[in-house]
Parts: sequence; structure tokens; C-alpha cells
Amino acid sequence: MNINWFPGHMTKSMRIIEADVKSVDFIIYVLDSRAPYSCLNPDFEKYISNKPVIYTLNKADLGLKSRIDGWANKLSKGNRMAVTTVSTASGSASAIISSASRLCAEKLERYRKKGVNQSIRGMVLGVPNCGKSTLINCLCKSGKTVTGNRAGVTRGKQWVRVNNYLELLDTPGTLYPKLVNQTIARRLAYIGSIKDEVTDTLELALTLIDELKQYDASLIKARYNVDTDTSPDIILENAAKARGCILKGGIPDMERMAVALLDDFRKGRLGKITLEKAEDYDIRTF
Ligand SMILES: Nc1nc2c(ncn2[C@@H]2O[C@H](COP(=O)(O)OP(=O)(O)OP(=O)(O)O)[C@@H](O)[C@H]2O)c(=O)[nH]1
Ligand SMILES: [Mg+2]
Repeated sequence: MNINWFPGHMTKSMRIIEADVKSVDFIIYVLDSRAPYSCLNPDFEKYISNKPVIYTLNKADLGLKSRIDGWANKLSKGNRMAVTTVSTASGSASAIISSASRLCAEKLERYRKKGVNQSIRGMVLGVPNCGKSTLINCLCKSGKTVTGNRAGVTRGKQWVRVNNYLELLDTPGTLYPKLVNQTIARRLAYIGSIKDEVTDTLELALTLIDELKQYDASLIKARYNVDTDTSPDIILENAAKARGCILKGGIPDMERMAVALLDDFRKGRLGKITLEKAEDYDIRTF
């Protein structure tokens, strides 16, 4: 399976980002805490250039705290800082608003001294489905943007006022034109940033089992009550049998079990999982 997904609307999104980035004071770069490295889009770097960045390790409720903290430390450098968020719950907003105020303190002070009523403006970026629109709704405590549990919900840009001195631009999730690294592509698919229709669900579930075996096999054993000292296809087959996912004639329904396993991972039913460890990656983009 070779995963690639860069539909026409993403080319349009990149153009929106390129055009509007010039008029913003800072960037909120949303990452999914389950695979932060895979969410770092190298194509964003040329647009961000020297703008201050708030990395948001979102969906922290689904990730492993120690690894998320490792990423927060690694990504906080110079005029880039990182915060951990759960956008679906209240309580994440204040960290982002205070980070934005800190990063743009000089500008806010200048506006205050001049007595002008002008807002600082931020652009919210990230791969599809990482929670950009949900984060904006969390910040302004209302459902001003449309959200949804699939990739590609936001299709155009939308300015949203958060408070009397902060405005944010929601952008459509964007990937990179060529996903050369298929490990990254698969991880983006596990977390729902690549739509299921362009992947082979069975193959994806098998590679996820392989990753989870290396990550912590006990999570699979605990969820499906199967022996994990064997190959991913036997694990999936045994999980199907244990779950009663059986076709006519007693054959395990591998396709249905694959869908169930991916759903379990996405909803956090396999436990708190962050597949990537900050120490293993060299971030050379800044
Ligand atoms: N568990 C959990 N789910 C979240 C969190 N943030 C967002 N979600 C869910 O993730 C899904 C995607 O959220 P969106 O805000 O639509 O994502 P997006 O990045 O705007 O997606 P696109 O517009 O497609 O690029 C929704 O089902 C949200 O409820 C979070 O912190 N934790
Ligand atoms: Mg959106």
C-alpha cells in the first residue's frame, strides 16, 4: 500500500496560508499528541519563517503524558513555545491566550500606548483532523467553526474573534504533496488525518498492530485478550475470533476487525498512546 493524499482543496489551502501568513502576528501550529512528529509539515516552514509559533500538542487526553512533555520541551525554542491542550474540554484556552499575549507583548504594548483598539492576529495551522477548529471554539467558548471527526472538514479560511484583543484564522488541514516517508503517512492515517478511503484498512490495521507491539504489547492483550507473541495477522485473526467478528462458515471477519481496531485506537480505547518519542527525532526545521 502506498498512501498519498493531496486533493485540489489542499493546494488552495496552501495558497491561503501563503497569502494570509504575512498579515498575522503569530502562528498556532496544532499537532496531534499521538504522533507529533508526523504532524510537522515541512512545507509550512517556508511560510512561517520568523513568525512566533505556539505549538499546540492537542488531543493530549489520548496521548502519553511523559512523551507529550518530551515534545513540549523539544519544540520550545527561541520564539517558539509549546502548550498541551485538550480542545474538547474547557481549561486549555488560558494557556494559549497567555502564550499569545506573551509572544506579542511588544505589539500589544504599542497598541495600548497609542490608544488604538487593534487586535493581535494568529493563524491556526495543522494537518487535517488534528483539532484546529475545535481549539478555536474552545478559545472563544462557542461553536463559531464547524468541526467533525474526519479529515477535511474545514474547506475555506475563517476569521474568528476570541476576545477584544485577539483574532484567529482557521485554515483547512493541509498535508504535503508527496508523502515520501510512508511510516509518517501510515501514522497520519492511524490518527485520521488521511481519509480512510485512500488507504487499505486491513493493511493499515496490521501495520498499527506491528507498531503497538513495539510500543507496548500489553495494550493489545488487555483490549482483545490475545497472545501478542505472534504475527500481526494472527493477532488480528485471534482478536476477531475473541470479539465474535465471524463471517458465515466460521471465518474471522478480518476487515470488520481491522475497522474496529483502528476505531479503538482513534477513540483511545487501547490506552494513552504517543507513537513518537521526541528524543528519536532531529528537528532541523528551525
Ligand atoms: N479526544 C479529543 N478529541 C479532540 C480534541 N480536539 C479535537 N478533537 C476531535 O477531533 C475531531 C477533529 O476536530 P476538528 O476541530 O474538526 O479538526 P480540524 O483540525 O479542524 O480538521 P480539518 O478542518 O479537517 O482540518 C473532532 O471529532 C473533535 O471533536 C481533543 O483535544 N481530544
Ligand atoms: Mg477544521
